[in-house]
Amino acid sequence: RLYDPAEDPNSPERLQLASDLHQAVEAGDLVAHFQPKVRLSDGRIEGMEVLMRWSHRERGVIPPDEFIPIAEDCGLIVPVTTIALEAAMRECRAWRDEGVNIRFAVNVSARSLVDGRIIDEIRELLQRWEIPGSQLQLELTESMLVDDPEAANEVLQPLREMGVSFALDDFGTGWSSLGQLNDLPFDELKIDRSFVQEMRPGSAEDAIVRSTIQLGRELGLRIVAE
Ligand code: G
Ligand code: MN
Repeated sequence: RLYDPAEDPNSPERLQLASDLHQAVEAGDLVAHFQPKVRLSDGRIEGMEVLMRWSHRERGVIPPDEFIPIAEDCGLIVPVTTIALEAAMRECRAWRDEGVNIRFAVNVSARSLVDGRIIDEIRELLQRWEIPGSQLQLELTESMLVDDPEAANEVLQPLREMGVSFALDDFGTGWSSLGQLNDLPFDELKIDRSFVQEMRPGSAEDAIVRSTIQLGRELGLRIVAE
């Protein structure tokens, strides 16, 4: 097989970003933004999702869809997850001190999960910040759970015993079998925004969203529209 630059995902630009990302992690250039999850019935804020942004010194703000895949490829996803978890804990602590006990959700990539250290890390963080596990939620994507549901469960189970809960993120874009929804300990299902954005009355997306809501309800899950 001959080398074809068109098939090489490592453009010089991407390699430069990977190298910059190492420094950004050290320098604290990754910043957490918080996106509220609003209950539609009364507008109440039920929780916050931590979304990382990279404030690049020359290129400005880089969105997560651009740098998270790089972080996953070059072994930086574990420290990135740590930054997100710490931001969640710090913010959660500040709100608790004001008497507001809402849940904070952190996106966790497959690599962070299978890494295994995340169990002790979360236990230690919850203790240090004196936050009950029930105020931490992890958002996981379908694809990672399909790859190896048993390995995933080995990590999810001890976390669940700490009170941590799990959301199935980007639902509808992966290849998960519906049976898995039952086997894994989710209590929230997040309908991917590609469906939500296009759900005009009568569209296929509208039908998909409706039936997903119904499915989720019957499984006793909370449904979130991304
Ligand atoms: O904020 P925005 O909607 O652009 O975020 C897009 C996606 O980026 C999120 O749904 C999530 O999948 C991913 N993302 C954002 N922050 C993190 C993070 O800290 N860790 C991981 N693994 N993914 C993140
Ligand atoms: Mn998410």
